Amino acid sequence: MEFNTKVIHGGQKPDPSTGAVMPPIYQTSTYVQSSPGVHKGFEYSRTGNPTRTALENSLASIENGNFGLAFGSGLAAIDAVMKLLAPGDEVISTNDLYGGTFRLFSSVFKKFGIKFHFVGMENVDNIEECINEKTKIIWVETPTNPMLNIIDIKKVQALSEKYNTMLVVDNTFATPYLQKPLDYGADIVMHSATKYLGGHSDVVMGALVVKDKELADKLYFIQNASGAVCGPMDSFLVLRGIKTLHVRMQRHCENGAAVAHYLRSHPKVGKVYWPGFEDHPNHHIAKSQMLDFGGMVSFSLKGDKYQDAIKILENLKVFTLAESLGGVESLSGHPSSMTHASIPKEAREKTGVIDSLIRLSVGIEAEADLLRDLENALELV
Ligand code: P1T
Repeated sequence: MEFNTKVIHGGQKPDPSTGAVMPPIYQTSTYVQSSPGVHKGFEYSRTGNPTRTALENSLASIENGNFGLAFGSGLAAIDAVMKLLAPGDEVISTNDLYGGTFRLFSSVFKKFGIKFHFVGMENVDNIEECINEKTKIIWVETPTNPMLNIIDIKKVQALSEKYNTMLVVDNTFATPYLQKPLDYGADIVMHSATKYLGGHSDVVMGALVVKDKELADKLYFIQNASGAVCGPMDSFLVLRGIKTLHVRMQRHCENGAAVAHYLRSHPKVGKVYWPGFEDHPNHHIAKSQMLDFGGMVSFSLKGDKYQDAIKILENLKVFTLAESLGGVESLSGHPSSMTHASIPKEAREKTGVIDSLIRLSVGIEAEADLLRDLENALELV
């Protein structure tokens, strides 16, 4: 089955009890048993719910995996992966990543004896320097949030195989429409399904997809034991969102390219970060591991004035100033004070998250309106 068919039909079948084409929202916490332990496959909705199962099957299908798991948020999904570890284990993570992931690693799991190394993975050699016999997970986010760095998944996978570690890829920015890490040998794909998978800024959710049954069983155990699951209504919404993922992503990519090129030609703009530029440091890798370059664009201002960035953000009208990304509507954000404020200033600035950096999640509105909006706001500084 092709991807564009999988998003609609992958892992789906009409509801067995009624024939409903869309899975009903099974708003129930529990299920009847005819005798203790005798039931129709569902016992309790933390353990399993038919609407969530329909979504989990879809997730597995679109990421070319065998098992999908849905959680109450992206961070809950990451939390479940970290619970595979034991005190003394080590994780090597990219140094440019969502601030909340950094916070979970460095403020929660560090306390439980897990050691984290944050390294620039644009150059894969930097990873090998930190690997030792305690390394259990290599954590990759590509493209990275918010600097749009590109990490070579195949090369990192070769390293993880050589040293017998697990490779996890946060595929939130790319989505399986653009990039399928399991095809490159990653062990786990992770998503903030809040973003492009849901696609309409109306739900918070996380997801994991794996190929290996043993690993899936360990994660299902944690999902049930820790209980950070999503509800049936949210499962329905994300399943509905996935059905248009391919169409939305196509337009996100077109508009993202238009915005990136426009900003680059603007005299008040400093640097523009977008993997589609031929002089982006890992453009060739983006070209080989992604179908297109996505809808996320970050840029800084000439002079790097914090006040100028704030003025632009206050005056954009079509781009809504808000946390998050990946919805149909365009959003703008100021990483250093919003999404990445939990990363210490020095570490943040090292990766490029300076005071004038603005991050855009380019939506699927008319291109001309988006460019005019940027033009109007940039005029004010
Ligand atoms: O917000 P939540 O669904 O818990 O997902 C966390 C997360 C994980 N990974 C990446 C790459 C993310 O971008 C996020 C969430 N990011 C934002 C809220 C943001 O505005 O960047």
